[in-house]
Amino acid sequence: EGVGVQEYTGVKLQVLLDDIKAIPLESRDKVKDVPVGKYLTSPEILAALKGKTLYMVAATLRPETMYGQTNCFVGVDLAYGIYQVNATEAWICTERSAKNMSFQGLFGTARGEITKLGSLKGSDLIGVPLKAPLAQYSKVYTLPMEGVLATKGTGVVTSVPSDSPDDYITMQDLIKKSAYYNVQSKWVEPFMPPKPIIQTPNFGNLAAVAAVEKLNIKSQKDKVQLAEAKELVYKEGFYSGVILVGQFKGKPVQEAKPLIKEYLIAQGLAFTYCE
Ligand code: A2H
Repeated sequence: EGVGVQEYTGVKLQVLLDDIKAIPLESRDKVKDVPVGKYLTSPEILAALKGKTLYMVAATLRPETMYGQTNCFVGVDLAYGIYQVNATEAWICTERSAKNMSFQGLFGTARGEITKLGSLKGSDLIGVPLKAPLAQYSKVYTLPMEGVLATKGTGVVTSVPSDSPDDYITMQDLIKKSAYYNVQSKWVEPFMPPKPIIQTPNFGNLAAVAAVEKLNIKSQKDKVQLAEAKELVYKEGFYSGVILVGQFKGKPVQEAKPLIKEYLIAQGLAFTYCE
């Protein structure tokens, strides 16, 4: 890219802090021996968050796919912060994106200023339950992804395995190597399979799954084929796809895309973010 501006939709996934707190530290699932949500439910962070709803904010190019969210991805070694947005909200994202958001007037601070309430690593977020807007699952979990770039978007990627080959293959890798990745089975398939959300003429209603199978992609390491799958699925979905669920069911993707984005923004669950 290099030139030009990329317009993303920032999507707010609510951190279910009360759900985490309800389980005593000693009986929580563990990630590398650390209880899930330990950092977020520490007394200092809970005090800093008092009266605020905490969200993880993901940057997506495909807001029309939010009906198919099954989980959220972070980079385990990436640095994230908790940033105060206003009196009632705090967001988790990279510092770089928080500064950009502040410059874009998304925070209640002077432009370019940020108020950081905490610092954490992606590994502190693994297993954390979220409420993802429009998702058909009432709760989705935060999982590790190797390719998450600190230099793009918010460093948080919401996962739609039905329509994103990257998301689908990452989920397959996590299932195969769950011990290595410290992933609990209840966070992934078969409990959270991809959901059909867009019908396409050539790739059926789980276009990413069909493309991964057609191109015989075996893991996240098959970069060339994954790039091709991404292109194929994107074109098929955008130009010939029809939405299968929700309030814009039956509409072509091209028509539904801006409507779904506006709907999320009107609900206070999304915003426009550029970089
Ligand atoms: B997309 P572009 Cl259904 N590192 O959202 C790696 N990938 C990132 C990222 C980061 N820091 N931030 C965002 N992304 C992902 C949905 C989707 C996406 C679908 C299909 C394709 C697709 C659900 N995941 O992206 O380099 C996000 O995933 C295909 C490229 O700016 C975001 O949109 O073009 C997209 O990559 C932005 O990538």
